[in-house]
Amino acid sequence: MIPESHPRYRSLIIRERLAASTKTGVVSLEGLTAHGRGEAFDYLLGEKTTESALRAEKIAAALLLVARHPVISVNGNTAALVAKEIAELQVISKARVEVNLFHRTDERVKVISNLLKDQGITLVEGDVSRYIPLDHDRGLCHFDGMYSADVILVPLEDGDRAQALIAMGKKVIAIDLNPLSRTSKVATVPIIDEVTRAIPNITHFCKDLCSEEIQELTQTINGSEFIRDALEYIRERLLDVLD
Ligand code: PTJ
Repeated sequence: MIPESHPRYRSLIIRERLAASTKTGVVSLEGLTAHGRGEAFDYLLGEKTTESALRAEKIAAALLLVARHPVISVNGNTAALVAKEIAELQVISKARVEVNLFHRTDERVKVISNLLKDQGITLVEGDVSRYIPLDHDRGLCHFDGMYSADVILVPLEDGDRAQALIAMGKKVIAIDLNPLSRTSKVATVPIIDEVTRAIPNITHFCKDLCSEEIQELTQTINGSEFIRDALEYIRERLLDVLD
């Protein structure tokens, strides 16, 4: 039992939820180590959404709203942490939601799909093919899901697929706490923020943006500015740490 008064309460609750989700097969054991890497970067970022990440989340919302065929890709960690929040984002953005796993088994696809459907999410289901040219199973996707998408939101992605999606001409919105990852570097919009903070922020902007703002936000997007901002933010925090 983690007391609410614990200074690291939120972080410990998230860990607890992920650990419990390995028992149901939603999260892979590798997913726990991936989360640990994310936590380390979140620590460096002060465990809060920076101004720059908030702007990236605003642009992400605008991109989803102007998209012809927006898709949200969901893996095990994302399903365990933000299934309910993805359901809310689907309603407001009209995005399709597709399960896409690195450690893919039919059983995991089934339990994750059921978890998402229980939260009211409508999933793209049916046959998958290796439409994304990758040797691993992240290459498997649905024709009327990711293959046909123009904008794809990919929380906790691996760099290979983000790069392949960009090469296929898609706009990629990544959520990844690591500003140095290949995913962050190649994404159209790298959101360098924790997924449980990022998704509700995107939903909030989807509700709030007016058409002039959407137009302005999607005209020219410079992804590398968000990486530079995050690294600069971390650098300043590290310089201040002993003061
Ligand atoms: O469920 P599966 O089989 O699809 O597997 C999911 C994982 C996450 C294990 C898989 O996609 C993977 O191995 O991912 P990577 O290559 O480790 O990349 C995950 C990235 O997400 C890392 O750069 C982490 O820093 C980042 N990350 C981890 N937890 C969070 C996060 N970013 C935002 N919020 C988090 N909670």
